[in-house]
Amino acid sequence: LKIEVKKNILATNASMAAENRSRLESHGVCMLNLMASPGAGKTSVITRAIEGTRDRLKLAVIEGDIASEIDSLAIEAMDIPAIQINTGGSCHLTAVMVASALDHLDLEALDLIIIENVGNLVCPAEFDLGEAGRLVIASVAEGHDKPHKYPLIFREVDAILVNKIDLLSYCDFNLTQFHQVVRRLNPTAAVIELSCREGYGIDEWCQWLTATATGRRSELPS
Ligand SMILES: Nc1nc2c(ncn2[C@@H]2O[C@H](COP(=O)(O)OP(=O)(O)O)[C@@H](O)[C@H]2O)c(=O)[nH]1
Ligand SMILES: [Mg+2]
Repeated sequence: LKIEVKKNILATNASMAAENRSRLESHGVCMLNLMASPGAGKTSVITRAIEGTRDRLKLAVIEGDIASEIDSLAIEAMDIPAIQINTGGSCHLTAVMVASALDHLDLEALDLIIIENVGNLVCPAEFDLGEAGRLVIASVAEGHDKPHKYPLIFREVDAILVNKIDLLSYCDFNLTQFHQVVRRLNPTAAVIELSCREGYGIDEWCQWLTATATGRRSELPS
């Protein structure tokens, strides 16, 4: 007897994700799923987005972590609604977890929800949460070979953020090679170079986010 656990888990997740998606569409809310390895800069990219779009977008954040409330407390300190999900060991968020977080948000009052997924380049890519778009951060300190090693996540996203550009002179990160590999895997994703620390690229990031949340991405320069 062979039990197809993974198939069943993914099928249940997919139907819950579809419910999340139609629920958000009915309230006109754009939800984005932000994925990256631990320490790549997920929380930093979100706090920069909050600062840069505060006058334009009503934003909320769903924080996924195995443990702790550190990230949601940092977001709440900026007067932005933040729901913390502790997965208790699981390495990715699921659509059911996100559905219960949505219950605690005033969807009518929001334009955009950013989900900070659990730090991991593998499992989050397999679980649809009902998002309208997906993003991955690659940071310079991780090395330029990560798209080779984790192709699925780079293939499936709408935008690739290259963070910690300020560290280029300290790391052997070959930006040209990185762009070439990423383009082969994903010809259409926006690729935005950033330094959350120095502020480089933050305007472009906030522009992409605003255009995506308001459904006007086609107007962005390519
Ligand atoms: N040098 C540098 N450090 C950064 C940058 N962005 C984030 N960091 C640092 O990287 C660490 C992890 O950032 P965090 O946003 O918490 O990453 P997360 O674990 O993916 O949410 C923190 O110490 C940040 O201050 C950047 O652009 N340049
Ligand atoms: Mg974080």
